Amino acid sequence: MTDSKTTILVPGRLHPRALEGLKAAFHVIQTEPGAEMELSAEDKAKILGVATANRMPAEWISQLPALQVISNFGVGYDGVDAGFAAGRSVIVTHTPDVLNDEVADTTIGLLINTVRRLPAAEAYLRAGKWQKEGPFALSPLSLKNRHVGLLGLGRIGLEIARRLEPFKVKISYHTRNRRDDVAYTHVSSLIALAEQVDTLISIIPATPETHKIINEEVLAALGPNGVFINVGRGASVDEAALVTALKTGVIAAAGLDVFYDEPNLPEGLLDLPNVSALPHVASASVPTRNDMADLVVDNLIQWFEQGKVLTPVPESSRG
Ligand code: A2R
Repeated sequence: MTDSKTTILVPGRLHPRALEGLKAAFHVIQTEPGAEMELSAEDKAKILGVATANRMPAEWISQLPALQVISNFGVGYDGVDAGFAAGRSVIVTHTPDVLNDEVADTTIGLLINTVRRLPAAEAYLRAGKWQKEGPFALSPLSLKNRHVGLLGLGRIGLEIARRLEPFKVKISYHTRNRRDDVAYTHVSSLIALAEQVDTLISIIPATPETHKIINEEVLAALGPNGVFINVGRGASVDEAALVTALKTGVIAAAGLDVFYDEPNLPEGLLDLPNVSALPHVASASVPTRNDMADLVVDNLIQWFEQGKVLTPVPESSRG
């Protein structure tokens, strides 16, 4: 049985079901957002595990001398310093796979919303304009005959690609390593991918290497019929370049679920008619978030009961 005295820190907010599961198995200390590490030295010394929604910088990790494991809510763990944690033999876990289908479904919805302007059409109807002004304007774009390039073809990217197949679009991708288990065309650089396709979907993690890689040059290569969809991380995009490209017709449209400085959006973005934007909801259904919450808890229980975790991040895979 899990030692009921094992103390887990929840720094800030966490999904209620994860919190409930943790409280059933552990002694939980939850701190307030903005005061995440405001706890006594005595409490800090007792903390063996952390459950977080993607925030555990090195400065926080280094304040917890007995810390063994950090369980992250979300597949992306860019807010957790996993390299620093590994250096202190602290294992980091995340929630891969359980959200693949939800994120892929949302991506297809966002893509169609973007090319067919469905949210704007619905807003038009709801505002009573159909009766007053007649039919909504034809969408300048269509998904028909598009060539989609996936930046990232991992767990989620592959599910997006599979869902795109029945839409009869052409599919290519760029990753650092070619996959030998798919028939999609691998393109060896992002810029070459952007040149070849007219629709670019980003589903890569935020890392130093991917920081602002979708830049002015890539958007220019995507071209005036180009559609950019981002369901990975906002940090991959130079948002100033994106807004300029959307304003000046360098690309045709963008569909965005993630942003560089959430919840803040770049100035003027929402005024653009060729943008479809969502508040980072790709995995945000009750069933999928419940599955993620359970995995956050199960990783900690497994660690403290069996000395193993279920889903370590690559930096911790020795765990
Ligand atoms: O490069 P590879 O062969 O490791 O392929 C991975 C690709 N990727 C990159 N592609 C190009 N340039 C890079 N610098 C680069 N870094 C990574 O991203 C792989 O195809 C994909 C990541 O796949 P997974 O690790 O399976 O992640 P998953 O579960 O698909 O989630 C992707 C991201 C999360 O990290 C969150 O930020 C967001 O979606 O929810």
